[in-house]
Amino acid sequence: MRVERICDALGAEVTGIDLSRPPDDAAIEAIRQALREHLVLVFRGQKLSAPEQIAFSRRFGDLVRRIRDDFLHPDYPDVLVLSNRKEKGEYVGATPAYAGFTWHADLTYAERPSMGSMLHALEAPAKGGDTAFANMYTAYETLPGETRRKLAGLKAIHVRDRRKNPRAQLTADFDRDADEYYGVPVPDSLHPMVRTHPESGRKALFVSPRFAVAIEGLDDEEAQPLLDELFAHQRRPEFIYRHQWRLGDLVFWDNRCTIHKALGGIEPPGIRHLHRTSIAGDAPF
Ligand SMILES: O=C(O)CCC(=O)C(=O)O
Repeated sequence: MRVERICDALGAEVTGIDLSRPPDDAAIEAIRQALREHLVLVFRGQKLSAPEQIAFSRRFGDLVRRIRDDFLHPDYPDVLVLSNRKEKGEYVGATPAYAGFTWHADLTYAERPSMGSMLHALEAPAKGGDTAFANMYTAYETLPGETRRKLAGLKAIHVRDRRKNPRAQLTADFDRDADEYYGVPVPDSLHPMVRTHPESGRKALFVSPRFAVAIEGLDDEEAQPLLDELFAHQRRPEFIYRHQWRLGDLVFWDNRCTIHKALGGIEPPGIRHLHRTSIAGDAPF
């Protein structure tokens, strides 16, 4: 297995391993270590069935499912299908309107957000549909000292419901009943705005415009400009790796120290069909 950095900001390409053949413990440990170092790993040329992707993902922890079962694989509900293919007038998977068009780390509305996620490309368009990943260690480390001091001890409120978040509103291509989709009672979560990565011990900025809507103990007059400052800072180009999907890519990222976003713009008739698995994580501290 070879691991080579692909971008100054974060990310490495991993070659020389076939993930459909269950990796041994030493290979899993090497992958863990590479993820710790590079935050996003791009395995090229893979061909995993849904159960094979589930089995590989489980080597890193239990899997978590989304609150709603829309877009889950019909036979393997641990897999979320992302797709722009339509059958009988309906998308067969989630489009970015449901998963990804606002910067986020996965499932941070939960008390224990996902530790990491995997996306595997079963079909990739010739042009468009890239995913951007940003490094939240560097985002934190490059904040002005005064902002870092202000953030110490503060917690942000994370909510799932887009209708409660003016920065992540429903778009025209959100084609389901929003009251039904977001009406599921899910308690909001409070998370430190700066979290310590449990493995590396490093501090990372832990907010995103998709989920963080307010700050505990601050009124909006103070909280919203601070959130705006952080959201503008965390997506600076020097923190970003832009992944262009190729058939067979499997991308594994660490949700504890990165955020990501679907960039859209798939050029017709391109089809992008991906399988996602999400690995359970710990309560941030
Ligand atoms: O579709 C993409 O590019 C990103 C998907 C996404 O945001 C997710 O799976 O959480």
